[in-house]
Amino acid sequence: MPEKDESANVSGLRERLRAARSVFVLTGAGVSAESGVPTFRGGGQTAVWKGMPFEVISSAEMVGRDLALVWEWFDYRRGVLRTCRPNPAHESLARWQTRLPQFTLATQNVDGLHAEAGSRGVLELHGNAWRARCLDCGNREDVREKDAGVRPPVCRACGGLMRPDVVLFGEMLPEDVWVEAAERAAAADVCLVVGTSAIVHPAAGLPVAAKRAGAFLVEVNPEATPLSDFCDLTLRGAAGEVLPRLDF
Ligand code: BJW
Ligand code: ZN
Repeated sequence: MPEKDESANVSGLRERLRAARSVFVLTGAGVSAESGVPTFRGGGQTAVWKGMPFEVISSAEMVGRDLALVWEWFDYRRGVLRTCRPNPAHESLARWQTRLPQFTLATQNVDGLHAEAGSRGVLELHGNAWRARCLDCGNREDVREKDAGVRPPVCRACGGLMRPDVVLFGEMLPEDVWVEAAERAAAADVCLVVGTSAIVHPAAGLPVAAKRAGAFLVEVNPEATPLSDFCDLTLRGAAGEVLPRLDF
């Protein structure tokens, strides 16, 4: 009787969340899918732009080789993001934060939709597509103010060239953000991993570390991932439908 099992699991998880001291959530592109943000992978597909797989453009190598093309790719992406609003999954996570003594939301997404839904202190592991960073002095600026400007944009502080403030393949994650995420994951009683294919490292290691340190690990995803068999509970479904059912 899968339906009965499923509802027992959901109410059991609600109880766990209500009683938890510390909850850690890792999200990926799937949490924004119902907002209209395309995922990178999933359904057997890989995102392609201008005939190039996204791994080729979203790479450290491409910043060195063709920064203008990297900007074109992110200008295109922000054009899509401009039409997207938070969905019920983002909204549930923002509500949970107000109900728990310790709640950490780490996201691999660069879309800013968690903050737009009201989440505070979001750990953006892969940066934010709405920010630019100077290649010379590290100064950060809001890209919205530079949308109509030259490409690559020029830094207000030093005149250097700027790049999107995101973490591309082959680049290190921001150290302070990473350290905080790793500490919070290791301290969690419950860890939810939502809408990620769980193949990109080091982010994919966070739920593993959480479970090894004693957390109850839950996956929310319509598809199986390499993490599924390791989880204590897998809820197969869309984040925008599953998370509101877990509201506690
Ligand atoms: C739904 C849904 C719905 C659909 N509801 N769900 C160890 C082993 C092997 C390789 C490595 C390793 N350690 C490091 C590496 C290399 C590399 C890596 O991990 N490669 C693997 C892919 C093989 N990692 C790195 O390079 C990282 N840096 C690093 O390790 O630094 C150290 C170093 C430095 C120098 C040299 C060597 C090492 C950096 C990784 C940065 C990733 N950046 C990207 C692009 C960001 C910019 C941009 O936006 O373009 O981040 S890649 C891309 O993947 C993006 C995402 O954040 C990330 C994860 O994807 P995510 O979120 O999981 O999305 P999808 O699309 O993959 O999955 C969507 C899921 O949603 C699916 O499961 C669907 O089923 C589901 N879904 N609808 C819920 N409605
Ligand atoms: Zn600068």
